[in-house]
Amino acid sequence: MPANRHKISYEVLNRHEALHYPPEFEVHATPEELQDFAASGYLIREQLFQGKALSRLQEATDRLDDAEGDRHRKHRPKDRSWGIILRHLMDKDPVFLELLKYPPVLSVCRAMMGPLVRLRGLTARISFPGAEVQETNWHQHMRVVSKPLPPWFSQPHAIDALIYLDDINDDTGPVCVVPGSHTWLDRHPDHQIFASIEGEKVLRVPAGSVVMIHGNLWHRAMPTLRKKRRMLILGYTPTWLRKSPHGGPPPADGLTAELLQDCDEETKELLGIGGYS
Ligand SMILES: O=C(O)CCC(=O)C(=O)O
Ligand SMILES: [Fe+2]
Repeated sequence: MPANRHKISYEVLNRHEALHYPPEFEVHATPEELQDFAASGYLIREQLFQGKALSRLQEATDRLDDAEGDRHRKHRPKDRSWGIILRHLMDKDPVFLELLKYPPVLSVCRAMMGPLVRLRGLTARISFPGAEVQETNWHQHMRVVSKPLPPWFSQPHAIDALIYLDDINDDTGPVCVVPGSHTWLDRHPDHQIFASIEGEKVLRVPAGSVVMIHGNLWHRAMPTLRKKRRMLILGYTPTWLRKSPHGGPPPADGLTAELLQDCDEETKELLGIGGYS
């Protein structure tokens, strides 16, 4: 086993027979990295995708952009936007479907949230210069925290792997996070704030890098000024949470519906069938 990995075994108590989960699995992280992730809310993996693995994702993203991007380009606001957001990627290209069980991300999700996890979604964000300013406001992905916190509130956890297909720098737009902000359950970022905020960390990483974040972490993407920028968001939650509501229902004839007709229990669980009792 490589030095930066370790094994975890979880027992799920009082479980239903049909439940699938790996009894023991190899986590692609050290125990110290997981502790840091729990405290800071983010974990950086530089150049996780390289060579052919990276170019296949870049090409699949470009194919999807060719197929669907124009529809979005026609309806852009004048002054500012997030760029182009494409959804339900696993339904649209087998290259994306390969990410469903990608161990460097999935094993960390299981180590942090328990063995029973499901896909929340796979989305692409493509931003480019020469148009309206393309950047994101400060935001977080899990928006359903009650204030005040009820005694039995279930905090929604999610991990979103931000997969960068281009170098992330001042030309394409760094990504910023506020370490520790995923634990702030009494506030949310003000709406439509694009400027720096106290405690932010500006991240610049080479193409193929992945930044895993807790879904509640405050983050933003800075403007894409000089070069096109492509990234994917691969998200997981515990099995008993629902998938992302964005983008409406998946295409009825998509690749995941086809896969579900004949697949193993793990695949079913990751795609949201079962996983609780
Ligand atoms: O483009 C990025 O670096 C982050 C994008 C983002 O936060 C989002 O689309 O939710
Ligand atoms: Fe985001």
